[in-house]
Amino acid sequence: MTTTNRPSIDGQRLLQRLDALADIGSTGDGGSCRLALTDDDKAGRDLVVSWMRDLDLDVTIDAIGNVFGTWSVGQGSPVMTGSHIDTVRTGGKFDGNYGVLAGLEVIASCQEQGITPTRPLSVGVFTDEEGARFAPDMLGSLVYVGGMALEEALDVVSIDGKRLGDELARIGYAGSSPCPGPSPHAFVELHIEQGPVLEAENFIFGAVTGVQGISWQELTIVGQSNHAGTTPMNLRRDPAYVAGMMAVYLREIAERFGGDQVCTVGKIDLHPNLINVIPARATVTLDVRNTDEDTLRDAEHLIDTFCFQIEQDEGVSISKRQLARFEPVEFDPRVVDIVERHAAAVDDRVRRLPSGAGHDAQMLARVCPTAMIFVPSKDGISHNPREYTDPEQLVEGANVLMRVMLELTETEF
Ligand code: HGY
Ligand code: MN
Ligand code: MN
Repeated sequence: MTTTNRPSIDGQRLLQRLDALADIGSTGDGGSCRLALTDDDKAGRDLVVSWMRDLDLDVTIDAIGNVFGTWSVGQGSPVMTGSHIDTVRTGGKFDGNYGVLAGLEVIASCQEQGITPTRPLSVGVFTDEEGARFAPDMLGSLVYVGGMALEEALDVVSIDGKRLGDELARIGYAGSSPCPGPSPHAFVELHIEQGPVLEAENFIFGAVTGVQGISWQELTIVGQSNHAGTTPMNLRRDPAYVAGMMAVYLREIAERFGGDQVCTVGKIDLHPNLINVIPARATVTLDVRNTDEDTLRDAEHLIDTFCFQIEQDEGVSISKRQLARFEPVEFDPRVVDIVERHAAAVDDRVRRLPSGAGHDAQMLARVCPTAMIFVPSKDGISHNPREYTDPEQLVEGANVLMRVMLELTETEF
């Protein structure tokens, strides 16, 4: 990587803040657990808001709990960056947090270096990006851009039976700014890749071209609870068997389709979940994704047909709840070009690629020119305490973010 006299951030402060935020909800193994709208999420939010106030930013909180720190300089609508600080239950240190803290670092460094942009700069902390507690994922940014009605979002019930609006009020982040919110001039999100591509192909940066389509379903399979020892196999109507066959079938779909097709059964709940009882009920989540919408639909149709057939064969009933459904998103090529150029100026090992993971940027892309910057994930690991990115790559990624944001303030679309 080439050193430059171009605007740069304070790398040590960024790395220290990543550690400080990771300590909140620490799982003791290098990871964090800050499920959306829990006390740990609140504590993380409070810390980030305190850093916003240290920078004299205008801090606003909207009705779905999205937090924005805006440096109100210049004219017009802001260039926005940001991400999320909620995590999955076995979260790492960087997913989401990196994009939020790098955004604050960009503003802090501009202030310290006497750089005054011609537009405001804003950093967004979007509510419930993970969707792990309250589905769908990217919920806060989806409401922000008008893709989900506020009232519908506030009534979402979590996997632990809480109403989103009640949890938001309980942690003190039911804000007054209206949703949908104002469209930024442009949006750029810095994020770890969370996959193996950049590292495997020896790239340092990703100029992200878009996000693949996502389909989340929850199946409730109802059979006949019975005694594990006395019930002949031919008389069983076993939801656990169906759940297992579903996981196998999803793997078959992914292998048959190949390419970008991914399928995951991440959560299976059995009732009564006891060793000697054939379950009465199984609840199974299906996470199915592809960069191509038609292929994603084909996968969904195959799943529907499989459900219909196994209902007949096993004598169970299957009901389906769609938890999330987002088509693939293409980012604005003008912003992708700017990302690619600034990344290449640091190191020419830059690759264009779509994102396998969902991100808030895929929602902001509905309302303004948007793109993302990736840095590599070691061993492609994420949603795992082992999540890791080389500190120098983290710092250089934030430098690229700074330069992209400053150019976006001067770019008319
Ligand atoms: O599910 C996702 O891709 C993201 O981590 N919310
Ligand atoms: Mn993320
Ligand atoms: Mn994530």
